[in-house]
Amino acid sequence: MTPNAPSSSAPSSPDASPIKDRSGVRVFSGIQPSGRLHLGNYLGAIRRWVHGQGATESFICVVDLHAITVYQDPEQLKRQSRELTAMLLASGIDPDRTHLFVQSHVRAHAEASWLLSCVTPLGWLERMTQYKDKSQKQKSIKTALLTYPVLQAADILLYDADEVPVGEDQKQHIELARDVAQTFNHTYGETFVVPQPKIAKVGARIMALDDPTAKMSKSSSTAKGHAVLLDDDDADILRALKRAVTDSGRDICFSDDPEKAGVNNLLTIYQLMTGKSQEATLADFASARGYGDLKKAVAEVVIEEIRPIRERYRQLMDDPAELDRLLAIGAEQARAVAEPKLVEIKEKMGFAVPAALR
Ligand code: ATP
Ligand code: LTN
Repeated sequence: MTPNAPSSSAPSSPDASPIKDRSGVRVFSGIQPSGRLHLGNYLGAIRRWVHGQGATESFICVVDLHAITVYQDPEQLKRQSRELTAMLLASGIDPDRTHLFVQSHVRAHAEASWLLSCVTPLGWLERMTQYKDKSQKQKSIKTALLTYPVLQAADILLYDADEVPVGEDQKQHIELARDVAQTFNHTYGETFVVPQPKIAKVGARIMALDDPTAKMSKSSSTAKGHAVLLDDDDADILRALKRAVTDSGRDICFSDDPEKAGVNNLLTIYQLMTGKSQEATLADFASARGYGDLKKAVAEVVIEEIRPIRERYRQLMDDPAELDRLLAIGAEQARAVAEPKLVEIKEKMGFAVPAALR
């Protein structure tokens, strides 16, 4: 097996297949252990990471350092990082083909974030829409909420990632990572690959079921009727979709009209789950008697896809030692890339890096 190639058997030891060479496209993405995963996370990000495995070299990171930019109960954070890992594996992330690891297990992320903050103008961070939204909801705004995108740039640039598959809400952060890479390259010489955001044409912004004008979001996902959660049972999924807010009409169509946002969202979920075209999706509802039929059909396809994920998730959560073993392997593989890159950054900036760290 070449260091980057997928293998068919489970990695057996933490130092298995460290990545030294690179060939082909490299993908990096991250997800916060900030709550239970929802259908938007799955369709906008996770399922796309799963489908991309093997064709590209993939790094998927549980970004716990990002999660603490808003307060997380310490016991809960520990539990949530494991739960998220189990959910990613249950959804099809294959540790033989993806380097799956926890951000805080690779110290280079925090150190690179500091170094990159020294080339990032404050004004760029103050303009970020996520910062403006999230800071409005906090009584006391922590510095890290503002510098969050610099850590995200460090995540991506440490791996020289070519592509970053994310939902629409992350586009601005990836553009900032590109600007940081270009500024650093201009100031200190060619160092970083300038990454491309990869945003799906359909499903990049799955809307909340209780308010189809707002994005489905983990931080609101405990509100009843807001989302379908990946660990929901069949009855919960059916209930959430039956209650989904729609308009007072009867027309089942794809539309940009804000009035039709609820129906548009349900059709989009159905289209993604079935893999059908827009035309074939609409044909399935040509003889529907109303939104009740649409909601029932969407629930059926969602339940079919979520059920095996939920079952695998429960099995994986029964074996925390195995989850920790896989994460130790992932972190070792990530360090093999991130640590030499950090040395390169420091040398470019003029640090006297001790020989032992080179
Ligand atoms: P939070 O509410 O805590 O900010 P979140 O639900 O936005 O969480 P993240 O961990 O920030 O979830 O995002 C993980 C990935 O899921 C990102 O690539 C993000 O763009 C994507 N994503 C999140 N919400 C949606 C959504 N509603 N539709 C499509 N993609 C989404
Ligand atoms: N900010 C992202 C999570 C994230 C990320 C990353 C995504 C942290 N580091 C690097 C892509 C690449 C979010 O909230 N979804």
